[in-house]
Amino acid sequence: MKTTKQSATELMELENKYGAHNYHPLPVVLEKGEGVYVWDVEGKKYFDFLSAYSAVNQGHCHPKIISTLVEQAQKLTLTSRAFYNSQLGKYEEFVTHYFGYEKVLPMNTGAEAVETAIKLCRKWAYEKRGLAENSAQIVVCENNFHGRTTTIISFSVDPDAYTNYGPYTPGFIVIPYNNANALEKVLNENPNIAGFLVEPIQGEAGAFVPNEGYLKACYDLCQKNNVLFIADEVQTGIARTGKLLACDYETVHPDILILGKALSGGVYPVSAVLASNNIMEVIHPGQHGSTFGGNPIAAAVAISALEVIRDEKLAENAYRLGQIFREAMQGLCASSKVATSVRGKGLLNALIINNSGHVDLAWDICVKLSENGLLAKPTHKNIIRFAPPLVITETQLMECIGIIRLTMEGFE
Ligand code: IF1
Repeated sequence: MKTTKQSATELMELENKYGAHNYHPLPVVLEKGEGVYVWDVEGKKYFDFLSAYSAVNQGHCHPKIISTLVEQAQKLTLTSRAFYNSQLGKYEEFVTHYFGYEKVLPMNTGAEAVETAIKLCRKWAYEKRGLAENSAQIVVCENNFHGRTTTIISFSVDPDAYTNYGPYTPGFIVIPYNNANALEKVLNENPNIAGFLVEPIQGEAGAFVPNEGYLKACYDLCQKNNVLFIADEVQTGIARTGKLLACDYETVHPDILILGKALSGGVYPVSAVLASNNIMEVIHPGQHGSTFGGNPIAAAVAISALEVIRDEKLAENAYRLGQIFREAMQGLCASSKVATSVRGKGLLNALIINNSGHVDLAWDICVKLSENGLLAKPTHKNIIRFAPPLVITETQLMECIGIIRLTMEGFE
């Protein structure tokens, strides 16, 4: 193995040769991150407008979170849950009060938390509502993204996500997103609905924001039918959309809340499932778990990451700067043949590209954006997601809007 500094080309070749090809990254090799900035191995500086898919809301390598990580890592990293540890109880008290729940089940990745929520919902339905065993159905939405496990892709509608991964897990009903009548219909037709799993804003679908009142209408339908409203806020949570949770826009308090990504500020895999005692108490010792779930590093880091969100008022910043960003993009769309519309909330936004003339136009724009010092990634061919760390300042945002405008001019 070489010890001299390797070039970007050499490093990309290593990933291509020795790594599974489950991604198609932009040709940028990153080496350093700080706040809204990242640097590649040649020292080129970029604004990060992806934020690791909303995992670094607090900015890259936030000093407070990093110092907590380092301090705990030098004391105790992992004990398993065979024993108590000095950080977990403090974190469980902190995070349940922070989001207004009685219990938390700590996991590591977002997909693990979604799987945990599915198991919890099913078990609650059998043991508290008396559904016949193995009869529980969970309603999900078209164009959902909840992770990559076999059960989760079993209810995906994206062929890239599910093709040739069968046989699929049964027990899910897919309905159109942003259509409360579709939920009402399926609830009226099926006595075995245990829960409704939904993203408050569909991130992977390109920051698709449902109509005002959609979440509340679905929440009320769930309450009326004694069905659990399960919010996947892995991407929309932790201040990303301009409120602590995207559900806060409609005063909806999910029966089960799923968090991940920025729960650790991007320094460590930390996810969580929050619920009431009445729901969480159906899981008894030995009925669910994880080697790393609730480890002392995750617990300590998550407290710091949430303190940063609160103390630096990052939700408020995201709310205000998101409005400025969307207004600027709307102005760009008004005079562009390429950019057709912008949508989003807070600093989770997406620019819709007219790629009728060239299917990979969004990709080409992102390559040019990277050359101009801004990193963003297309999703679904014609959508560019713009999601900077929430610590971005107005001055930095205006500079980035300038970079986007300049880049788009080159494609008009
Ligand atoms: C990839 C997408 C985003 C998520 C929601 C659960 C999870 C995710 C709402 C699972 C994860 C990540 C996964 C990552 C890319 C990214 C992504 F493009 F895949 F869809 F953000 F939109 N719920 N999203 O967004 O969390 O297990 O990954 O920790 O798989 O390429 P995870």
